[in-house]
Amino acid sequence: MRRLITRRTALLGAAALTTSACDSSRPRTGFLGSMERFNARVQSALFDAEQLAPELPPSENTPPGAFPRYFVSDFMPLAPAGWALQVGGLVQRPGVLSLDDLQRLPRTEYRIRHHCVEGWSAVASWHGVKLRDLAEHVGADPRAGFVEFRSFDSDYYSSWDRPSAFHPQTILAYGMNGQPLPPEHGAPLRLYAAVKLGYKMVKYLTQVSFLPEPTGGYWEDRGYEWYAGV
Ligand SMILES: Nc1nc2c(c(=O)[nH]1)N[C@H]1C(S)=C(S)[C@@H](COP(=O)(O)O)O[C@H]1N2
Ligand SMILES: [Mo]
Repeated sequence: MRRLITRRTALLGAAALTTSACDSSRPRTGFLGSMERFNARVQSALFDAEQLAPELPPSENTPPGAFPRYFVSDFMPLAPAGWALQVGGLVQRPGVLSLDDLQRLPRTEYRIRHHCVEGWSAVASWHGVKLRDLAEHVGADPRAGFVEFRSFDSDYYSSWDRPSAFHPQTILAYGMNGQPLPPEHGAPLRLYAAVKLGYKMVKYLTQVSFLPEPTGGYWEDRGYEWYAGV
């Protein structure tokens, strides 16, 4: 479902970091308020779990440096030494995966358009491992109806409904435009998808948890929509 989004009136300078990631005048409805639950149910019912977003040609790429930058942090988050991804919750084989471990799983690559709630969008090619392949690797339980993603960037986090998380274009990306993921786009690992707005795509991942209940999210806890389908 496409949301009504207003065009940003001014683009930030490429080098500018802002502390406000997604300004909006939306009222704070609170995570899973009654309208929110209704909205999530309607959007879930309309969601097509296997429908692919159109892939774009390289000519559509957003030039490097032309991405507006949105960070919760006012400094560039850098991966701690010895970084590895913790995977847990309702899974048969919880554990810690290094970047090498993740890169040994099947690799997926695609180029699609990203939509920020602020109204800008950007195109790049992304590669990484499908979240559904990771789920299979760790033996995620069918009762895990939700997946939570946590980050080392100022407690940034988000939680997703299972159909969106298991969509074939939802990946844990370790690369962009054929290169390793750069720090500004979430190195060493970030969530990327065709089915959610930008703030759901957690960068600088540290932890993926398969859960029986939804949790909130950094922006979701501040009144942004929880489902946030594109
Ligand atoms: N950890 C973390 N993830 C984050 C954010 C953030 O501030 N911290 N910003 C979100 C927002 S609002 C958007 S639009 C996208 C921007 O991704 P990009 O920098 O690759 O364009 O990252 C999302 N993921
Ligand atoms: Mo955003």
